[in-house]
Amino acid sequence: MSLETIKPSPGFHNYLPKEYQDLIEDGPFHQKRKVSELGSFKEAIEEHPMCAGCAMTLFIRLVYLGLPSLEHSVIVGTAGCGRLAITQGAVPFIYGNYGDTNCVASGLKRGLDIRFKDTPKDVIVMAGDGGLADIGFHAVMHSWFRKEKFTTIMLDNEVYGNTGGQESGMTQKGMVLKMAPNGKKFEKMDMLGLAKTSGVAYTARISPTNPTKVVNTIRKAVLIAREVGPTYIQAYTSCNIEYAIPTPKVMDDAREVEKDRYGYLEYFSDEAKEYWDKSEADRKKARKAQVK
Ligand SMILES: Cc1ncc(C[n+]2csc(CCOP(=O)(O)OP(=O)(O)O)c2C)c(N)n1
Ligand code: SF4
Repeated sequence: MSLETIKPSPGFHNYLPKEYQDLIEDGPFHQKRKVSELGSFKEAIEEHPMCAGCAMTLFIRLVYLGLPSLEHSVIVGTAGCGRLAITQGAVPFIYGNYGDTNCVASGLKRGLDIRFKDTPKDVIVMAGDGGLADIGFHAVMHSWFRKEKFTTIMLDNEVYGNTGGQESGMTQKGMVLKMAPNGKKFEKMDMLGLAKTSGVAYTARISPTNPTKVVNTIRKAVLIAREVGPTYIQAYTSCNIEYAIPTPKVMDDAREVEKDRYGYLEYFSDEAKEYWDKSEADRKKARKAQVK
């Protein structure tokens, strides 16, 4: 979506809901916004029907802030808690059937590249661990094997949250859940390892404890996908309902899990590293030139 697309003709302006007017006048489309500015401008996503205190909603909010080109992005999602929020955002959303997200994103990205040769269009898949590691596993893997140029973001709450607590491939071994009463018998899947061996250009593991880091990581992943190849972000986004985390303790849990087994990890392929180092150096040079 571009600002030009959402701008109403002047005659209609005053009759639009205030929310819409704010998005046009004080939204994130005009300029890059920082984490420190959150709460002082109209965000691409604000209202959603997810549970109070859900860490996934905080992470999703930060994803919108990190997208390098909000007006030229399309998000692909599917069934699961996250889409309840993502569908409310001011960025086009496509609902892939559960399991199909990375097939939909592959076709979409290729089509956009043909249609808009001179404007980079970013496609981002954002879905749960069940949607990506279990039912969508084959589609995710093949999009990586084919080196499709889009970002896959896993909202890893280590459970099927939206359907009431079944174990997923990303649930930890031994975990007892409402609908896994005997405890999970298998290890958590190593999706980061699989991404690396499948030739993914950039992967990151992250928790929502440091908002600026989340924003920068999203931006990096999307820019590398645009130029080099597939990127994958795996984010710990706890489910306070299925894991019975008291709402005020959600961030304490995120910090503890981060320290224990979900610390920040980054991997670049050689090509991605070369591209990223060069583009960082170019940006530095451009900033210096601006100051002079
Ligand atoms: C093909 C198909 N199978 C099953 C479902 C039912 N379903 C909807 S949401 C969901 C679980 C979502 O879990 P996850 O992807 O981990 O996301 P979360 O809700 O935990 O964020 C399931 C199994 C479906 N919609 N489509
Ligand atoms: S069920 Fe869990 S993941 Fe879903 S919105 Fe509620 S707290 Fe978040």
